[in-house]
Amino acid sequence: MNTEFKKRLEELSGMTDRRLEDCMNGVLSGTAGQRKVAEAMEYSLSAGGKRIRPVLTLEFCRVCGGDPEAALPAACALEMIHTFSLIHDDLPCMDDDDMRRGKPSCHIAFGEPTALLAGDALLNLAYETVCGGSLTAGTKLALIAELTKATGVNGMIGGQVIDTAFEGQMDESMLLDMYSMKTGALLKAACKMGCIAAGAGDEKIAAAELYAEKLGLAFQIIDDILDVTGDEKLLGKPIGSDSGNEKETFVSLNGIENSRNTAKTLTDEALSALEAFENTDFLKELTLFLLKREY
Ligand code: GRG
Repeated sequence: MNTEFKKRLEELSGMTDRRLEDCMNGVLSGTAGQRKVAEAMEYSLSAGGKRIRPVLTLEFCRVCGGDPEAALPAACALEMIHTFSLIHDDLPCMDDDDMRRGKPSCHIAFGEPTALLAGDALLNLAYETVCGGSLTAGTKLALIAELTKATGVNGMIGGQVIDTAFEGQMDESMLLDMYSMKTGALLKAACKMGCIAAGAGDEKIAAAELYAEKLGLAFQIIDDILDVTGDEKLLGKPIGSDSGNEKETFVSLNGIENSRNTAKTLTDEALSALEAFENTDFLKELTLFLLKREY
């Protein structure tokens, strides 16, 4: 990994971690009963995710001429919602996975009722967080609208509904639509929210959207490949959970080699979309890092 890139990645994820900790300090001070849910929230938030969504928000804010600090509440809100989705995704009524981010899943560590509530509370805290900070009320409203759209029935939740309702019945086109919603919507929101926080115009926001559409599909296809070829220790979760559930994935429909080629083509298209911005060395490296990632 290029040293400059690694340094910047650590800087941006460190900024996010510190602000997430501050947000959690406000929640951890409740009574014993409340603390159990707060501890479950913190357990999952601090379990070692890659922080890709907040990093995208902070960096898109910077390439649009904004101060990443101003986008930090939005970046943290995205990570809270992402963590919320992972907690719920692991529940027995969803994918029923026992390990996440290298640790027992939230419901294994805290029990199902607390995990369910920890997810709900993270969604709530996400909205409280995005309402804070120094941006104008109008900008915050635009950020909230973006976050809501990405999370809802036409975004991540809708993607999960299709994933569970049509398991075993999807062709490639339906699968890619589902990926765009389930995985792509939040990544798209991350890029667009960075632009919005910087006060960017429609042209830049559209370019960020195009970048994220391509990145989101490549990201999920790589996720599918890692579910077959990955190292469980690096991934922090068991491999084969999708193929074990007999779910269609891009790999089960197209094979590993074709999947790698498609992820590469999508990555190249994402890189082209970055031409609309200046000073994109870090974003380009990040895009390539996500293609080559092993976790
Ligand atoms: C809770 C809002 C909400 C919705 C519930 C369960 C569910 C509906 C949606 C599931 C969404 C989901 C889990 C999508 C998978 C996206 C994905 C590839 C996750 C892995 O992201 P990484 O690699 O994970 O960024 P880390 O751990 O590094 O953060």
